[in-house]
Amino acid sequence: MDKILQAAQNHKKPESVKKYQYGTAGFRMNANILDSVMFTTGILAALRSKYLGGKFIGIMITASHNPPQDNGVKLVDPMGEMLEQHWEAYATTLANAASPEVLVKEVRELIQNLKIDLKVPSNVIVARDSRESGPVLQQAAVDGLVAMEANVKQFGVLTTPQLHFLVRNHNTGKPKVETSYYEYFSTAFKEIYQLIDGDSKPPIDIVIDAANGIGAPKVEKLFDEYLKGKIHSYKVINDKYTHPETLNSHCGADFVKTNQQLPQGISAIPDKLYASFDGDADRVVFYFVNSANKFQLLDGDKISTLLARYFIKLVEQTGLKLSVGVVQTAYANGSSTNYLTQNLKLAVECTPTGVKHLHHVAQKFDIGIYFEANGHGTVLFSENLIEQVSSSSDEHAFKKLYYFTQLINQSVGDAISDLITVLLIISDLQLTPTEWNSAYADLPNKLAKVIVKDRTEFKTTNAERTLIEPKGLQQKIDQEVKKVQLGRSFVRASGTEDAVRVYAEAKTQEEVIKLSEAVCELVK
Ligand code: 16G
Ligand code: ZN
Repeated sequence: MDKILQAAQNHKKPESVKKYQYGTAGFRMNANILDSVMFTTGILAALRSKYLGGKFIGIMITASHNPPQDNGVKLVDPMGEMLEQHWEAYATTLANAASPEVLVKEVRELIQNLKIDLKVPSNVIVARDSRESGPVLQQAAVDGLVAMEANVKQFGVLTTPQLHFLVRNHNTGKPKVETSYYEYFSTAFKEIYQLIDGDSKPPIDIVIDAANGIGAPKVEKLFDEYLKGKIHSYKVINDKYTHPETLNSHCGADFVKTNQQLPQGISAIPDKLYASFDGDADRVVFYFVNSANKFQLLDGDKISTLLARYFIKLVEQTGLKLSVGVVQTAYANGSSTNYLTQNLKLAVECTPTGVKHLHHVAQKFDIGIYFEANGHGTVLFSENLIEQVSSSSDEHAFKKLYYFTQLINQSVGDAISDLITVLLIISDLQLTPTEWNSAYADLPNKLAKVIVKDRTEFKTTNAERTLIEPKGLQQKIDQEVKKVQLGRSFVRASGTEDAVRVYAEAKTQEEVIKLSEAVCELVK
C-alpha cells in the first residue's frame, strides 16, 4: 500500500472535477483532467486480474470518435468483453478518491470486500489509439500498475478491437503478438475467398476513410502484407494518424452517419462503395452515391440486415437446425426491423444502447447478429454451431460458415473485421451497392440533442423506448407521434455527453422535422 500512497502523490485528483463516472464506454473526457483516472484505473485493472486468478486484463486508452483534445480509458475482461458491470462502480469509486490517503483506504476496502488474494500475480496489457495525449496518459496507467506490482505488457498503438483480440488470445493460449491478429483474420478471409465461385466473383474494390486514426496503418498492413492480390483495388484516405489534431475532423464513421454526407477527401464515383471507420476502428459504416449523385448511407442496420440475409441462406444450405437472431437498439430504423421480421421472418430483439447490452442478448442465438445503427457491431456464433460446422465436411456451405466464425471478431465489434466480412459477402452475393441498399428504404429520421438542466431526471424502460420520468412526458410524446404517419420517437439521456437525445422517425422528411421539433420542445 505504501507504493500506492507514494505513487498517488503524482496523480492527484484535480479539485475542479466534481465527479468521474465510468460510463458506457469507460471514462471519457478532456485529456487534461484524466491523469488521476488513468492511475486509479491501472490499480483497478491489477485488482481485477488478481481477482480472476491472474487472468490477463486489458486497458485501452481511447476516446473513439470524440474530438482530438479528448481521451478516455476502458477495461477489457479476459475473453475480450467489456468490464463486468459491478466493477464499473469500483472504477468510479477509485477515480473519485479525494486524496492519496482516501484512495488507499478505498483500495483496502475493495480487497477486503472482494476477498482478493494479493499474492496472486496480476497480468495486464495496455494499448492506446493515436491521440497526442496517449503516451502521457498511458504512463499514468502504468504507474498505477507498477504500484500494484503487476506484470505489464505495453502494445503501443492499436485499434480497440485489436486490444480486445489480444486480451482474449492471452487468456486462451493463442499467439500473443500483434501480427497474430492479421494472420488470424487473413487466413479466414483467404479460405472463404477461395470458396466463392471464382468465375463470377466480382473484384473487390473499396475506398476507406480512416478518420485520420489508428485504423489507417492497421488496415493497410492487413491488405498490403497479408491479403495481397485478394483485394483488387483499395485506397485509404484520411490516413494522417501521425497528425492527431486531424482525428475525426470532418471525417470518420460518426461524422458520416450524423451528417449523412461524404467525409472530406472523397468525390464519389456513382455506385462505387466507400467505408468510414471511427477513430479507434471499432465502428464502420458504408455508403455510395447513386446514379442521381445522391448520397446513400449503408449504416449498422444495413450491415446487420445484409449479414442476416446471407447467414440464413448459408444455414439453409447446410441443412442444420440453427437459430438466427438480430439484436438492435431503439435507434434501428423502423424499416430495418420490418424487413427483418416480415421479409426474413427473423427473431429481432431490442436492448438499451451500448455494446455490452447487445452482445449479451446476441449470445442467446446460434448466430447472433448485433449492430447499433452507428456501425458498431459483430456476429456471435455459438459453441454448438462451431462444433457442427467444424466437422471435416467438404461441403462449401459448412466450410464457409466455419471460416466466417473466425473472420468475424468474436470479442467485440471491429471495423476491419466487419469491413472484410461485408466485402466477401457482397462479392459472394454479387451485389452492387445499389442492390445492397435496395433491400428496404430507410424511413426519414432525425437525431437531435437537447441540453437540459439535469439529464438524470430522464429515466426510461422498454429498452429506452419509453420514458417513465419526468412523469407525464411520455404521454405527450405519444400524442405528437400520432400526428404523423409511421411516426416513432423516443428520448433518452446520453451516456457519454451531458445532454438528452431525441430520436424521431416518420414517413416523410417534413413530418420527421415536425415530430422532432415538437418532441424537443417538450423535453426543454
Ligand atoms: C458508447 C457506446 C456506443 C454507443 C454510444 C452511445 C460502447 C463500447 N460504446 O460510445 O456503443 O452507441 O456510447 O452514446 O458501448 P450516447 O449514450 O451518448 O448516445
Ligand atoms: Zn470507437
